[in-house]
Amino acid sequence: MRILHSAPAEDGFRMPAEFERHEGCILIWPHRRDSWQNGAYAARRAFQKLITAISRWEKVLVCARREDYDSAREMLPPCVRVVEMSSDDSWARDVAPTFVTNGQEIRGIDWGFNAWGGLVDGLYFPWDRDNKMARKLCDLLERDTYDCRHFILEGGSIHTDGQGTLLTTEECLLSPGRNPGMSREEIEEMLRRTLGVQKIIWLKRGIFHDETNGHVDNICAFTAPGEVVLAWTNDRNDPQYAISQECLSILNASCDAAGRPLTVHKLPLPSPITVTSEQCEGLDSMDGEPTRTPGERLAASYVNFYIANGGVLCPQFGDPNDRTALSVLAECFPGREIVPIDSRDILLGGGNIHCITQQIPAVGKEK
Ligand code: KQY
Repeated sequence: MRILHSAPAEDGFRMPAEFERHEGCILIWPHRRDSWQNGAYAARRAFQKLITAISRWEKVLVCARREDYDSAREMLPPCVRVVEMSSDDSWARDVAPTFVTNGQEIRGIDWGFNAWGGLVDGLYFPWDRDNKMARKLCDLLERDTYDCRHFILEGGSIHTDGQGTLLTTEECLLSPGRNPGMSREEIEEMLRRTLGVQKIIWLKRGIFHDETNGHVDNICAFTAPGEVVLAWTNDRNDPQYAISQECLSILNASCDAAGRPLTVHKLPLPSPITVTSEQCEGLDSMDGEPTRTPGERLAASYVNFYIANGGVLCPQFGDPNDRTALSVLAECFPGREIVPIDSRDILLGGGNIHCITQQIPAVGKEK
């Protein structure tokens, strides 16, 4: 594996859309007892169902810490590859490489990772194992790696259509815990040079109370060129209402890199989901402080789905809108099976299905 210091776009590489064909998918076996209740056992059951479903369509690689290898190997189907790798938590979207391609070759980008805000408002310390995962994964997968560790970025904070357009949020990319020395224009330039995009659409804020500083992957995602889904509520008393309205105005006023106006599909949110006392009792504290409090609102959203080669894995919360979300996604993804996954035990950790997965794009002819 070579470590490259050039710019991917200048080398002819671009980040494909998630709806393009994949070679595989990366996840990290959950283990943090202060993120996941009951020693992460509940989360492991949810990851198991998700991974088994994804493995119907693409290769799955799961990284497990030394002490968790046996658990992952025993709980996952034989077709899933389990490798030992140390990590601080389990958010592959944010700590695995962002892959780019020139049509013949795949390379990885190794961004800096500081647990969503470092010492300003990061969510745990230390994060050094997570920060090393992208490079280790490129080594394991025999992919050359772009060294972008000087720039803090998580995969969940960007979405691309693969045709030159990128979606992100100001709340996250301009937050003081990411790249405070860089202006918005300098950040845009970095995204252009690394991801091969020409047009950046800035939403202002992400989902209400999202502890990632408003990752875009929880509020808005491309489903096809020129088409997005947007997390939506009609409840004017919900603080999310104004946020979704603001996103809609921006999206309606935007064109993509090809000059197309965007079609926005509203994806209703579940009713607010809050942490229960029982869930809190199942969580370890962090530095003597609780990580969750009863009644705290979680950033639940159906937009946090994963697009696999033949299917779309959609979060479910035991809410009446679960079925509506499945039917909206069925319309957006004709030809893919929409697979419901109960993700309440993933949500407790602070993210959802998209946050725990990272696709590896495919190149060349379909096998
Ligand atoms: O949503 C994500 N991409 C990560 C959430 C991390 C939460 C840590 N408790």
